Amino acid sequence: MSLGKQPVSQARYTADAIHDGIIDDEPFYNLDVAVCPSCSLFQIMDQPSPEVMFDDDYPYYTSTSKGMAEHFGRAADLLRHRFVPEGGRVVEIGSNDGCFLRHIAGAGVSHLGIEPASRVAEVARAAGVRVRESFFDEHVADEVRQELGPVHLVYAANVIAHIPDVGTVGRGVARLLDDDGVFVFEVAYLGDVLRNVSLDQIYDEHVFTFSVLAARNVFARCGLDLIDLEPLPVHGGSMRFFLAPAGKRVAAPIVGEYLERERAAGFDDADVYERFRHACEITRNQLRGLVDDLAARGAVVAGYGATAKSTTLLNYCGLTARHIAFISDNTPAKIGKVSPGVHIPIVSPEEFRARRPDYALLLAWNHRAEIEAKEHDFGARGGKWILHVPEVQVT
Ligand code: JHZ
Repeated sequence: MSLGKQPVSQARYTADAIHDGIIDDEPFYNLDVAVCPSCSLFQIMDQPSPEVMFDDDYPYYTSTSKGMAEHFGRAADLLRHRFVPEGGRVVEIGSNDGCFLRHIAGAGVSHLGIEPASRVAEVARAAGVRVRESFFDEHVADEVRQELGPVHLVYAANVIAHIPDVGTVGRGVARLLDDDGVFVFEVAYLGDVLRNVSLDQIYDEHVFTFSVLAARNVFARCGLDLIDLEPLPVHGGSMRFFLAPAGKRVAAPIVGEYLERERAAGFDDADVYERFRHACEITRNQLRGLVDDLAARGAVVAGYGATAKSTTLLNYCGLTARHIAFISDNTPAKIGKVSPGVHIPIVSPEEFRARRPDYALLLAWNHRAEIEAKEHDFGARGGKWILHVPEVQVT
């Protein structure tokens, strides 16, 4: 299926770069999606180069969400107690601003974060985290093993789906792990994406959207067994995958249950994805229809959360600054920029409150509870939220 021509998903340009509605050097690519008939991995077919996406100015800071900061604090405690022995070692791939590793460092555990984007890495260092500034592949894994020794926990949150060569990730992790070590990664789960029609989870950074079936198949080729799973509520429905060197640990019953459930639901069959394509078109027509209607009635519609995923939604639905007056975001690096492709100005939450829009399209719908609590006054004075997941609705 195709979600059309799309720009790089993170906001990078200011309004003065726009000339005749166009930003000259704004990179675009075709967002086409396919499922591999051999391993069932759901993936995008083309992607801007990782060096363009994850450069020094990469503007996503995990800690901007209080809920996510708490989530990673809990994850660090839980995984450390379960898998890291006395004197053990922890490596995180894509350590961002150190949201997870600062808790590992705080417990005095030997650790290393691997992160290519230098500004976010700097924030992690300031919190006491050791960071190697690079992408992760099997060569880096060999160097890290030489430096640290075999690792007991390799952790990766919302990053394994970002690395186009998943084979080099799997082989690298297999070489890095201690015999008793475990690889834990969490990502948006394909089952939730299909069920909720969260088409916006598909964008340049998400090369893959993992099912259990695909994760089992892909990592088995790298010498890693899928041994456990934990469904997570974060990011609109995620899955925590646990893998271990082949033959070292017995898989928990939940692995077989999910494999069975996904086969029964037809995750290895084209029909499921045909239905998803159709559901995406319905979302587009309904959301576009609703916003057109509100605009025709003179209502001011804002967006909330200049998320990477909103880039897919806004460009796929053709929602531009003519429909959405501005987008509120609490990330200093995004305020004053325009959203990619559709060039809607990004403003601070203070400006959002001062301008009193009538409606707000919740682009960060995965942080709904946190945002609705924070913006209680918006609802209290009659403002309405627009949601598109799991279906288009005004609340
Ligand atoms: P959020 C990013 O995706 C990119 P995005 C990446 N590819 C990925 O996989 C996920 O993260 C994990 C703002 N906000 O988390 C902050 C407020 O303004 O949905 C962020 O810009 N007020 C690595 O960008 C955005 O919304 C708030 O109260 O789709 C949230 O982005 C909160 C909570 C957030 O991820």
